[in-house]
Amino acid sequence: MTSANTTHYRACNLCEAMCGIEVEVRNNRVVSIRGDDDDPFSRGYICPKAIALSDLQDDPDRLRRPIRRTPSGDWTEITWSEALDQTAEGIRAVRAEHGADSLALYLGNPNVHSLGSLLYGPPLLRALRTRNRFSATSVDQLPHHVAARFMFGHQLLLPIPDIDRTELLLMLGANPVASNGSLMTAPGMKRRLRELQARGGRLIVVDPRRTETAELADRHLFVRPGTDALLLMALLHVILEERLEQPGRLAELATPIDEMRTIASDFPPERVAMATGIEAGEIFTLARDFAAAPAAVCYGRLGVSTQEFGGLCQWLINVLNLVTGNLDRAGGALFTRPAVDVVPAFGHGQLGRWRSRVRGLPEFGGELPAAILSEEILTPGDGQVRALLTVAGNPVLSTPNGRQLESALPRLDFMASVDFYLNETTRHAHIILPPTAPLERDHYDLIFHLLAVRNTAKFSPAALRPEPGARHDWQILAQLHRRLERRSLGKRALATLNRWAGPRRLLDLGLRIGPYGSRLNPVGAGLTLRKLLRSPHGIDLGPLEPCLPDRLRTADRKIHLAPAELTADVPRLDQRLTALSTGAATHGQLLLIGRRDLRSNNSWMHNVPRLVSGRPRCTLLMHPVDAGRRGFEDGQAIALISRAGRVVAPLQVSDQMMPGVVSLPHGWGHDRGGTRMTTASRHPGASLNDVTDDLQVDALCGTAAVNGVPVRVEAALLE
Ligand SMILES: Nc1nc2c(c(=O)[nH]1)N[C@H]1C(S)=C(S)[C@@H](COP(=O)(O)OP(=O)(O)OC[C@H]3O[C@@H](n4cnc5c(=O)[nH]c(N)nc54)[C@H](O)[C@@H]3O)O[C@H]1N2
Ligand SMILES: Nc1nc2c(c(=O)[nH]1)N[C@H]1C(S)=C(S)[C@@H](COP(=O)(O)OP(=O)(O)OC[C@H]3O[C@@H](n4cnc5c(=O)[nH]c(N)nc54)[C@H](O)[C@@H]3O)O[C@H]1N2
Ligand code: SF4
Ligand SMILES: [Mo]
Repeated sequence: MTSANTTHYRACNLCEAMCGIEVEVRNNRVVSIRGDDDDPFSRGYICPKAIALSDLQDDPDRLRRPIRRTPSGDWTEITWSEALDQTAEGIRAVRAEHGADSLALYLGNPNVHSLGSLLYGPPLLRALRTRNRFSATSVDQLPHHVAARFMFGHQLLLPIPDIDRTELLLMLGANPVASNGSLMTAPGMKRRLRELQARGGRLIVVDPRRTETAELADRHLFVRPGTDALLLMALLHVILEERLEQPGRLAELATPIDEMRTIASDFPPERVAMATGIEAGEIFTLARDFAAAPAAVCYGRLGVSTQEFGGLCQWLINVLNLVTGNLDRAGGALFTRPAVDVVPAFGHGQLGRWRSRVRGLPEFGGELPAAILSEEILTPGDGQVRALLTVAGNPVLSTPNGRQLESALPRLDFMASVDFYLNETTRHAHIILPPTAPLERDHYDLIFHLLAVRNTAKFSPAALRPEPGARHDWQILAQLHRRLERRSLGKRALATLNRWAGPRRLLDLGLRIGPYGSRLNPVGAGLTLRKLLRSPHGIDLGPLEPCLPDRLRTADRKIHLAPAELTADVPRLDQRLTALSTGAATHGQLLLIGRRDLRSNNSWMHNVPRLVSGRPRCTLLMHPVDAGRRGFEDGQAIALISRAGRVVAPLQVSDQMMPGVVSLPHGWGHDRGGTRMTTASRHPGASLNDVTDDLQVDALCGTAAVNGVPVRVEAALLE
């Protein structure tokens, strides 16, 4: 029997941009996916990955039912109750023998894009009470949380750049034209940047590569990887030395600026110029322009987070915005007021309540840095990790020294993965529990509405019916939780709650008690889930507005401009500067950085043929001078060698690169065998994280320093 087409409006959940899409469905299959012109936030913009949502849906390699690895290494399908029972049993057995910390958890990026995982993951994590919790946060935005925690009192109080109203956008280590923006949800980035320029504003990009975003910019400055904190210090030096600061009303809201003046006084532009690769005159001009702009905002993302001084960078960016009066003001950086305010639901974020067993790195917010996962598995002794549960993560490709992690995983007594691909990580699991695909489930962006450049709300009901018996992520997590809590009194209550609640009810509750909510008044004027269902294109709740001091969570209700936890790391920066200035740094070595491409999505969308077609994209970018000096030619196979490992990739000679810096995209390396990703394994590329170094972290918060890795290069044969 055939039926008519139905049209479903929803938000794409693949990256942070929350683009509105229009999905045409017939007989429970996707006919087409287009940008939704009526979505007030994205206004029709989509990228090529939105259409790939239907390829993901139809991908024959996508797992639909649980599988278990057999002793011979094959995989066999098992029922859901077998899978859940055996996973719970595997975890319970290891915990019973070796204690709660012997189980490690790794949560990957897609959890943050899943309503169900966000609601049902945390209770399971808490119940498992292991200190060995890991997530993609520590290869990503951890420094933002640490800076926010100590300056504003809560890890989730992240100031968002007001890209639509600013006059000067100073952007460090981000490439939103390719990534579509991060911690700055704003679909249609190119259009927004062009609008900024059309209203007379300027975009200045600081990046060791002339990126797609830098191409649009009014000014691009090459910076030596890992030295942005020095540049930021020097900008502050100029502003504070020349008394250009204009904090306005923020002066009363923050601790005194003088302490910052003292700290920055050690970093005059002349002192940092050689180390950063940016001339002193350039730094003076940039500082004065930034201070003089009617509304300016400094924004720094992945390239200044996942590097040696990520924590200092994110702190100094906030300080720069604050002393120039651009924090909490239109056109600067503001806090959001999302319809479901998740801030109170999360802890403030503590640092260093415990330290990792082997290397002594600090936890933050209950998590240890992902860079130490493999050593915790490989190092014998009390507290050794012997079991692992991964949920929506691919740490073999996404955390530093992936080869070492890969060698560690087979040593585990037990491993299970909640994931719909048999990939480089999940192939080491004993059991894989595959959830439904994105179009088969309800969606609401609990996190990305919190990070958006306008206050918006949008609910997306499932567009497709899952196959009978399929489980959503939240059901897998809740059912696992129930099995693991078998003996506890709370078990029955929990089961009832899960049955009664479900993500929709919890979301409705969150909307009702949120800042625009109708509370419990059934006929009130405020927001409810029902109202969102009646607005399928989403609701615009207006521009970001000043909200300080109300939103602050510090005990004294002040912004802490120079918190001791952060200033304690300044001497390390000073030492680094001294080392760089005396030339004690690398000889003949190049510094390796990563990059993103519009058609990739971290490590997991390369099984979609239309996203990997055309020229190979996993190339090593190198400046012509560096290539010429070594006698390398375009297209030649080059081996990249670091302390951690070696990979081979084809060379692409390009003056996009700063001399002395090379770039390889992240998320490739699908040639490992034992996976079930037919298309990806035909376009394998090389994994950047086979050469990044697990020992290279930001000492302040443990974030992996995957940018700025010293490497040697030599001619090779393509392997
Ligand atoms: N060198 C270097 N390393 C990096 C980066 C870099 O720039 N350079 N970037 C870092 C960043 S920013 C991030 S966020 C991390 C990402 O690191 P990870 O989160 O570890 O890796 P992903 O590639 O996002 O893999 C996501 C996994 O989730 C599965 N998946 C997708 N959707 C769902 C779902 O709805 N439910 C479930 N259960 N599974 C799902 C996919 O099949 C895949 O296995 O990588 C980091 N690593
Ligand atoms: N198409 C696509 N979109 C994505 C993703 C994807 O994989 N593909 N991933 C999503 C995820 S999980 C995230 S977190 C976001 C990330 O979004 P972005 O933060 O925009 O990340 P990147 O595009 O990796 O940009 C990082 C930039 O930092 C530069 N860089 C490297 N080292 C340094 C340094 O030391 N200093 C400076 N100043 N710059 C440096 C790099 O050259 C690069 O241009 O993108 C999201 N969107
Ligand atoms: S930019 Fe692309 S992947 Fe990101 S939300 Fe929009 S359509 Fe989806
Ligand atoms: Mo990320």
